[in-house]
Amino acid sequence: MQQETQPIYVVGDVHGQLKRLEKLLEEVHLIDHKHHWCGGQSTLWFMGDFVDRGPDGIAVVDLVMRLQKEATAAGGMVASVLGNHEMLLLAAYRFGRRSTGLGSNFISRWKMNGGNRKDLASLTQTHLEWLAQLPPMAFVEDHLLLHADATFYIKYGRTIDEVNATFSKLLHRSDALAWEELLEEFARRGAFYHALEGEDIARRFLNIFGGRRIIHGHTPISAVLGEQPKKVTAPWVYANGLCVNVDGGIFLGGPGFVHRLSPVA
Ligand SMILES: [Mn+2]
Repeated sequence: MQQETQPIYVVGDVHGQLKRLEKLLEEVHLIDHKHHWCGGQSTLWFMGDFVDRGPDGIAVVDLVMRLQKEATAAGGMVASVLGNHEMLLLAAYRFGRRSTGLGSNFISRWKMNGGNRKDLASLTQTHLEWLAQLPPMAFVEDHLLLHADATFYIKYGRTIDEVNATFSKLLHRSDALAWEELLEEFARRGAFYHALEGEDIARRFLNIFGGRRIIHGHTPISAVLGEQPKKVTAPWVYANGLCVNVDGGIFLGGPGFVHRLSPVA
């Protein structure tokens, strides 16, 4: 009842930048100076890609897991969708140097994508379980949240629940080929940018899964717009308002931002 008027925030790809994340959350008063949740009944959604490319991936996961408990205790909520880098790390852990059948192996693939040895070494059973239960898709107040600006999700189900269940099954099984295929698809991007068809693809995607808007990360805004990462301080709305990119490109040196999804200021 009261819940509906509570603010909802979204944070894009953190990629191991713990200090940056702490600063951003402090600035919007979701955490205090000792980094404890002070957001009350607010909701905070992450867009995945906590790990790789940066120094403290698992420390970021630890912070988010702790904030999730603290927020829940306060009547709030912290949640995240699954990013491809969570899957890359899980695959490196689960399959190691097993061949991917494409002349490579899971460790090499993860390293090529910015894998940080420290992250792999500090993984505990609790991390593994937590990461593997992240849903690839979420519906949040008329917004469809997903990590990647890609349409492959459709292959895994025709509803959010179906897609999430299919991913969950796959993430709890050791079918290397299925993981490999999903990792390939999860690396795709840009499905909704296309000047002529982007808007149409976004609309059809929303028609299938529901929602008024797609919120995603995965592709740094600076890379799409050809801007300096440092200058990106707000989400990029495109495809005639159907899509919102919230990847501030923190790993490229961007300051990042916390996007208030609702109520709209
Ligand atoms: Mn990504």
